[in-house]
Amino acid sequence: MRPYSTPVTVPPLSRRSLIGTAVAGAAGVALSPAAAQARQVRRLPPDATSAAEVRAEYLHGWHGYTSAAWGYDEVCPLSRRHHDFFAPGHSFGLSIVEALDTLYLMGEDAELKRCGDWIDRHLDPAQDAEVQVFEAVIRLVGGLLAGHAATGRASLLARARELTDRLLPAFTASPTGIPYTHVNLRTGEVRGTAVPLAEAGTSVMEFGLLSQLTGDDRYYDASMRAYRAVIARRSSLGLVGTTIHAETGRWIDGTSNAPNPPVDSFYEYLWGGGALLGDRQLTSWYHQLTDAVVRHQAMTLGGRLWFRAVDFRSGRPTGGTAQSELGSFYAGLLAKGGDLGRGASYHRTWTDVLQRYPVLPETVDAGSLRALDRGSQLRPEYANAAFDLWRLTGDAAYKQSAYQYFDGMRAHQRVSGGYTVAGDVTVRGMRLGDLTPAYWFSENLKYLWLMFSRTPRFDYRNAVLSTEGKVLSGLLGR
Ligand code: DMJ
Repeated sequence: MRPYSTPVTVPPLSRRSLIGTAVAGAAGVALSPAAAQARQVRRLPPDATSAAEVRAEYLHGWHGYTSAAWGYDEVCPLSRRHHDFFAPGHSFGLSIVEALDTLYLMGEDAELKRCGDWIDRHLDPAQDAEVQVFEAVIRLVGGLLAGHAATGRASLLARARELTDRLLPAFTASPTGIPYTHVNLRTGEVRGTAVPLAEAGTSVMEFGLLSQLTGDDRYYDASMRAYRAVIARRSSLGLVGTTIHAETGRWIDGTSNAPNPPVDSFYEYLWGGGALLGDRQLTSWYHQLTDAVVRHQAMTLGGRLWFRAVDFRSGRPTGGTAQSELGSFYAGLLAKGGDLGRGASYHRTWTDVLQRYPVLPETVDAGSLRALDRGSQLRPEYANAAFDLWRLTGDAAYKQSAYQYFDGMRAHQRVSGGYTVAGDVTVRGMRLGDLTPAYWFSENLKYLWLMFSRTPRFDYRNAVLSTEGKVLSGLLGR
């Protein structure tokens, strides 16, 4: 048993945050500058206090899942029902798989063992279910690989391999190598030829690691073939589009929309794959494509750095100023890729948005910061970027911004059954939804825990995390 291990308890609701009462003035409208200024986060507590708060909230959410939906993919914390993430009637215990390495990092060894035992007994990678390949890779394969690193259980690696073997037809049946979006795990039947770039290029970290661990290159080769097929079709400006046809390789949507979805992690895995696997080709592609994105898409609006969508052939703006919260991860990626100045600047942009809302809305207008999609899916990307920037610089300002993010989430999205999504973050009371997305167990609080706990179980200098926050290398102490 490790020193961090304690039984799972349901902590009482900690005191309400001082910033927690602010909401946007009118529906969908950002707070006025004065009101925004008034919405200052309280002083950052000592690290040990912050770490204890973060851990308590994680365990509150975890208890919500285990008490109402154990063995199912996701918990609905208000109704205390469950949700099948991949296919109706099929469960993969997704939240269990997502939680593995976070439980390890938090010293929850008894819970980690319970999860490993559940996976050994119940996780069936051969279900007659059609799954989205991208999600299965980053959540299940990545989760099992991180769980294998956290526990040393050979069975988790074997499960990751069996699952990947069943996902592989999506890549190998494609004439271009660009994976079909969906595959039936039992029959191998594939479907889905319109492939968003994130789905074409977010597998090399998991598949590359699996190849290294098993000595079987088929996984890494499949990922690289997909990347090559897309990058060979870049324009003379060095840009790529948004959606590509798996069978013909024709661009279906030629808008370069980086770093917004659905292209976001296409770029993230070029850098991450390079770092994890020591693959220079991936790192070189990262720099080539990122240089083009910065050259043709970076813009300053309202004194803030944003990235506009452009036609990938002409570089002409396609119009619109909607920006997705999911893009906020890009601050950390830019910094990791060597552009610390732009990374810090882009994080300031999103910090400005966070000052205007209790929690970040899904989509904002870059000019006015008005919420366009007023919901919140309990997203982790802002905390991910704060963590990356803090790791690179050691600057306490990133702890402050991460804590503010945490404080807002705790004040507004905590319910007795855990944490939940919100339908509208701009109205008082926030109109809550009823779901704890499984990634919440992998990402949001892991980044905060790592910033505040200084756990000896994590290699702060060298660890490499996936887009789903899985620690694919750099777990220590087992
Ligand atoms: C997570 O599943 C991953 O971070 C993915 O890359 C996109 N975003 C979701 C959570 O918002």
